[in-house]
Amino acid sequence: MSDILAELSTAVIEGNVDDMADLTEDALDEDFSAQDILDKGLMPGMDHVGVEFKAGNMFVPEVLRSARAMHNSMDLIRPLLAESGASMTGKMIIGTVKGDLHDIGKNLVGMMCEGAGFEVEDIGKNIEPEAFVEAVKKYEPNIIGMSALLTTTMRSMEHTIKALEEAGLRDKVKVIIGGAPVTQTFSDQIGADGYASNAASAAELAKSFVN
Ligand code: B1M
Repeated sequence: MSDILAELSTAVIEGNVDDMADLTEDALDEDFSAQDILDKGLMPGMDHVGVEFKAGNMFVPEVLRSARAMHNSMDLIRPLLAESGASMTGKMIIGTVKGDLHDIGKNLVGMMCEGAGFEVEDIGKNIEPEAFVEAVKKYEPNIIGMSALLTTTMRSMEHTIKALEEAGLRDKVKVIIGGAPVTQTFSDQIGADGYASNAASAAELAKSFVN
């Protein structure tokens, strides 16, 4: 790997928020494409963060800082990626379900999925089933991610899946769910396509659906 792309990877891992813009400009000056910066600099960095987070060697604040670092670079290369028609891994919408205001885990999942190369539309928290349906119509994602932190709001996930069925959209998207009270058994019961217990696993699961 080139020095500058390796430096970008390291800066993501270290959550070096302040240097990302300069490093990204340097890589562009060295004639690396936005796609190279994403595929060979930022994504390997976030992959490493995911592995360390899952292993318990990195913690939420550090992962959030890595994600912010990645964002600072993405802000510069996103328009270039769009111009060049470069391919992202896939498109995903993510939200916390109706009645639920917890969004820290959801944000982390969104950032890790962005780190895995997804174009992520974060539609926010306290999202009604109908709003998920409208977002699917608007963004045409490959994947919907739903987060719930309360036992009382988990049912909204089921209602959202029903609303997708009623709108004739269920076959068009994969639904992945997660959040502290959510389990694989619950995911199977409500007919989701997959469950992940943490942000790194959610990104791996999302990738497995588009590869
Ligand atoms: Co709330 N809260 N809270 N709270 N809160 C909990 C969840 C609770 C367990 C605390 C407790 O009682 N011990 C409890 C829920 C009990 C239950 O239902 N089983 C609780 C309660 C009761 C409440 C209120 C009802 C309190 C009240 O007002 N009486 C209220 C409800 C408000 C509402 O939502 N309508 C409430 C409010 C709040 C705050 C607003 C104050 C704040 C949220 C701020 C925010 O998110 N912007 C808050 C917080 C911070 C918590 C705790 C302390 C921390 C949650 C958190 O952010 N964790 C929490 C107790 C705890 O967990 N220790 C608690 C860090 C985050 C990174 O983890 O979100 O689990 P988590 O995400 C993980 C995984 O779950 C997974 O990946 C993430 C990272 O690896 N994951 C996914 C999450 N979403 C995923 C989606 C996926 C895949 C994986 O695929 C799409």
